[in-house]
Amino acid sequence: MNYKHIEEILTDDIAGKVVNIRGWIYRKRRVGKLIFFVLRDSTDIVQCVVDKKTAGAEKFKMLDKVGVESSITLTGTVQKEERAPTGYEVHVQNFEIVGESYNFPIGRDKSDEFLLDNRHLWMRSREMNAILKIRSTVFDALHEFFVENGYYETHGPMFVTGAVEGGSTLFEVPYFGRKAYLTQSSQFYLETLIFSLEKVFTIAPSFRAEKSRTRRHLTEYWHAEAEVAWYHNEDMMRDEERMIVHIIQRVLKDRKKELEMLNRDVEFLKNIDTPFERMKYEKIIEFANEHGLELKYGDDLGADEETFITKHFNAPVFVTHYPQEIKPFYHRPDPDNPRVVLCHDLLAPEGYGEIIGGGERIYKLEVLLRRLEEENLNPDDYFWYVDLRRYGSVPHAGFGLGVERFVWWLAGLDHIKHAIPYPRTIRRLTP
Ligand code: NSS
Repeated sequence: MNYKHIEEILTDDIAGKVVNIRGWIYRKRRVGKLIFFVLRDSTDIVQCVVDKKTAGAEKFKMLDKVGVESSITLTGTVQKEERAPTGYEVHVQNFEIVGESYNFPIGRDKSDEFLLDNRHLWMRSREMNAILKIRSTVFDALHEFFVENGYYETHGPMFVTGAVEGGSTLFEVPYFGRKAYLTQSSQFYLETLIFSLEKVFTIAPSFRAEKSRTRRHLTEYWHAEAEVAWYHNEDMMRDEERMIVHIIQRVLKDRKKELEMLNRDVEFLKNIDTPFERMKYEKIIEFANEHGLELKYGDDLGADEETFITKHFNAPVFVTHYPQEIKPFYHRPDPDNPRVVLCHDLLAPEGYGEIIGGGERIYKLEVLLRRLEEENLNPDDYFWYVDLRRYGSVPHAGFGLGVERFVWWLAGLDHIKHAIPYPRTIRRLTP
């Protein structure tokens, strides 16, 4: 049997024709000798109508009895019907219930917690369906961008022995009598790989034992990271802004319907273009103070500060030249002002905040050894990272994009946990 997807039958060309479709019953009601139900599949929804005479009394009764989310295959004629939710209606000639469903636990007005407890079922909602499609297109567009721009895909290990982004958010795991950690970032491994491939990227999970409960922190998230030999901070930012615009354009092209379903302001996204504004950290502190947020030089920008600041932005902004003390040891100090490092964070507008962290790495051996010492880190723990500066070191830069952070902003979601199928946070480990 040749089945069509619902999306394909919602056209005037198909109206009047007989089709086979299949999916799940999304809504259902009986009106005398007619049963109206809305069928959903991965692509869309369509209203279907079954009359008792055509179906036969027994099958009609069976259909009347089963609940929403029963799976069904059917054959019917498509008709234009303006009153139906997607403008067409299928007059069912024959159907088979494949998997019955009774008392599906998710109804209207369930709390966020309830929906998270039942996320394995909530995944079927129209809302999750739209988010999952946007997310899928983001991964696709990321790959597309990297490959088109000469990056090789590669992978680092997830079990590691040291911190990249500071020790406080490391997850420790027992490892055959030794101590291992789940990686916070694949950056250091990517740095080793540029000595072979020059331009590399990876899209992999990263883990952070984040104790903070914010709208933007997960303990496990997908991290799109890149590293490039011979690049300086500015070169890296130029690729990043092109990458962000490329993904936005792809999502606008392929996922406009989904963005609209989520009530995302599509016009706002359309206007985002390169180049993004660059602002030094120092200026951001001034900007915050001018807008009534008291910050002093040296303060880190946390979730609340970024929310406040980026509510005043209408496009992403790169913040560069952070003070060395508030950034990890590997950032290259600015030769013109060694108090600051050649790094950048990309802040998404509308109150969303940081979606990318990146910058230029220290490439001189003596500078790296000094910085490790200043941070009380043991060079032996980083012997292979240090080695890179011993054998033909080159200037290089890289970045990490938090994919859920990006999807969170792009889709205009209220919490990052909606941007991943199964969120992991300080409190949530199931389903
Ligand atoms: O800590 S970062 O700012 N930077 C790094 O990990 C670098 N080692 C990346 C690199 O240069 N290769 O994290 C990068 C991004 C950050 O901008 C966020 O978008 C995201 O990773 N991120 C997170 N997303 C979700 N949840 C949590 N907890 C989280 N932490 C960082």
